[in-house]
Amino acid sequence: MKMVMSIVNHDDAPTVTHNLTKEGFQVTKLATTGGFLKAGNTTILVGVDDEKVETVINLIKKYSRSRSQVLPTAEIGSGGVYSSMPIEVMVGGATCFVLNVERFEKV
Ligand code: 2BA
Repeated sequence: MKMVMSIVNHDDAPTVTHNLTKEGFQVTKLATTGGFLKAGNTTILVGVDDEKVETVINLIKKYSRSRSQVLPTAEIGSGGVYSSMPIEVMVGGATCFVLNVERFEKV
């Protein structure tokens, strides 16, 4: 069994979770914050059998868009990065981690 942990944009999260659920996957959604932009995003957890991992990732890929986001200068000073100009970064589609699950039980 694997745990697919995906960080997606807030705006894409409802569509991603809706379509995963529609396909029969069990989903947990966490409200998270990106360390760089310090903006809210959504982390989606899906526990699945190994052979379903690609299906889950393909669904997440299908419903997650990439976006360009502009940072005002002051927001990035604390991380050691500093610029006097606004910075444009591409965010997403989704950042996915696939983890091995040692044990799974519903008690
Ligand atoms: P944030 O940390 O807010 O990062 C937003 C976007 O800013 C990133 O988009 C990337 O394009 C850029 N970025 C991040 N750190 C940077 C840096 N040190 N220098 C220059 N640009 C940087 P994505 O790569 O699509 O990541 C979207 C969100 O996914 C991230 O939000 C973070 O919450 C999560 N994430 C991405 N990679 C991760 C990782 N290796 N470990 C944990 N979380 C990760």
